[in-house]
Amino acid sequence: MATHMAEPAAGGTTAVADHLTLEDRVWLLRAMLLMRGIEERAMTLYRQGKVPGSFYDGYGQEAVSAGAALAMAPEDRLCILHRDLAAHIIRGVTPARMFAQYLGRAAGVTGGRDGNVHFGDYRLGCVGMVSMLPDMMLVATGMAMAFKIRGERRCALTWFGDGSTSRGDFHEAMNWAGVQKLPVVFVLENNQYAYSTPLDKQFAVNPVERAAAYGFIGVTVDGNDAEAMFEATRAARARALDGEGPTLIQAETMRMHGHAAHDDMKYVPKEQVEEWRKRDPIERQEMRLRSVGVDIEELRASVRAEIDAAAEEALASPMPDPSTATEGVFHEGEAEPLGNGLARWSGFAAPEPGGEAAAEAGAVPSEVVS
Ligand SMILES: Cc1ncc(C[n+]2csc(CCOP(=O)(O)OP(=O)(O)O)c2C)c(N)n1
Repeated sequence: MATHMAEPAAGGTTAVADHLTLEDRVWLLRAMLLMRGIEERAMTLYRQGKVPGSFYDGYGQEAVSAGAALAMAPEDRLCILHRDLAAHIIRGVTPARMFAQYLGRAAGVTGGRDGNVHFGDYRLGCVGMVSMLPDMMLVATGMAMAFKIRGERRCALTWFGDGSTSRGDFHEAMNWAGVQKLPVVFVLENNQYAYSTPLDKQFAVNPVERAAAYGFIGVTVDGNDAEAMFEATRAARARALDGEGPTLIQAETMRMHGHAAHDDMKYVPKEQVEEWRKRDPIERQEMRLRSVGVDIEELRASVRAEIDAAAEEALASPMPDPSTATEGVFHEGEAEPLGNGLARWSGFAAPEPGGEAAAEAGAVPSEVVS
């Protein structure tokens, strides 16, 4: 782990994750390219007035969600935050559904309801985020508590920002997870700013040290390195399944755009942004893969084509029926349990004893677990 905790070396080409096949490493890059491409296109659609509400993106932070999500198994449970689109892609939300979500269409994950990034597909093992930050830490902790009580070998994971660390919910979740040794992974996406608040106005200690205060391991990872993120999360999950409790992973990264589309981030020094631009997570993964013979231009072209087709499909899809606006506000009838997500890491590709991995099925499996 220590080798993954060093300061990011700009443009480093060394592979750090021993557990990934070449195919896995290409998939990591593809997921990051899809995230960036979808968000860039969605931003254009927003400026054209086609995306209702506000617009948030995770430009430059793609490795944090891609690397962590890939390390999670189909039966694990994820609470995905507003800058973590690659995690939705890895769990199995298609680009067309992502665009439909931004455009408020019936085919979107929430069918045109709630904010465009406040969602999670429960059929893929994800719980949609609520706006109150960081309440998903408590939700993930609660799910981990259920796994422990039922004796299930499963893990929950959630992302949250540096701003979240100042809230009481952060401390409550960390404390309970530590006391109970729960199988949960907390990914602190430290992107240097919470809206306009810089880190030195957010905490007086390095927040990773707080894990020790609650009795568990905290590690700091180069959040712009998808393979390092994968490896840290894989190790955290393995510890959780072995009954060793939670891990706090601090992913160091940078919010390269404003808080949302309306924010020109004039409070951020330009040099800081330029310094981080040299550590772009996509360029880093491309450099690694180019050096082992992967045709990056072909990959980029195929991602572009996929995004074009997905945007077209979503733009041609219908708006929700206004007469259904009041449906789904309160729960009615039997609760539908959460399903399993895709998990494309080759380590999960082999069928597990007693159940077929979703990655093999290529779709949401018929066996549904909560
Ligand atoms: C309890 C709470 N207070 C305020 C907000 C409004 N708000 C939304 S995002 C945000 C900044 C969050 O910063 P951080 O946690 O660092 O995540 P980032 O957006 O930088 O990824 C704020 C203040 C909120 N959603 N919830």
